[in-house]
Amino acid sequence: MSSHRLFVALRPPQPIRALLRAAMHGISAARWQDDDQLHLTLRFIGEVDRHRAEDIAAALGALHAPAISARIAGVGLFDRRDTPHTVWAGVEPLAPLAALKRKVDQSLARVGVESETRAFVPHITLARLNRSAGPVAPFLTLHSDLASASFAFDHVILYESEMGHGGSRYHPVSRYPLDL
Ligand code: 3AM
Repeated sequence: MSSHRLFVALRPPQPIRALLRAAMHGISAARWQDDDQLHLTLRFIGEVDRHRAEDIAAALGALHAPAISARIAGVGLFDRRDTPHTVWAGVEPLAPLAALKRKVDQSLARVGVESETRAFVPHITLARLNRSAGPVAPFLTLHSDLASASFAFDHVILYESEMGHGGSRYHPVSRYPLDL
């Protein structure tokens, strides 16, 4: 049976994506994200079969949560095995995003998706790095005050991730409106 690699995310509106895209330079050999890859992950699910994917989509359909007013706030870096790996833009405020994530987690728990333990750091990935990437510190310094006007996250998206040679491509599977 075919397998689907799923995650649940929020999609920033176009002006915010344009702001982020405008910041995407200054690290040599970084793999900057395309416009259609920009998202804030609420929950990574992983590989599931089609029946389970349908259960997950249905469970998310029962989600009731308010839309969120958010803003971009600075940039950061995740390391993997002590090597810079992911450059991201921060998103604030944490409390409503964490509350929405909890609701998503509760919906998924009802269809048997195990809860995850890693800390939730709301972020939008800007670039992936490998060992050939240049220094990151100048980028982090330059954009430490990166900020946007307030914008709305007004729906949650179930995405399918398809891994390819040029990095992962993300396809929206279903959209779930948040309450305005
Ligand atoms: O939203 P970002 O770009 O931070 O790194 C993957 C990406 O994160 C992450 O899920 C998002 C959509 O692919 N991801 C991939 N595998 C993961 C895993 N095993 C994972 N997150 C947690 N656990």
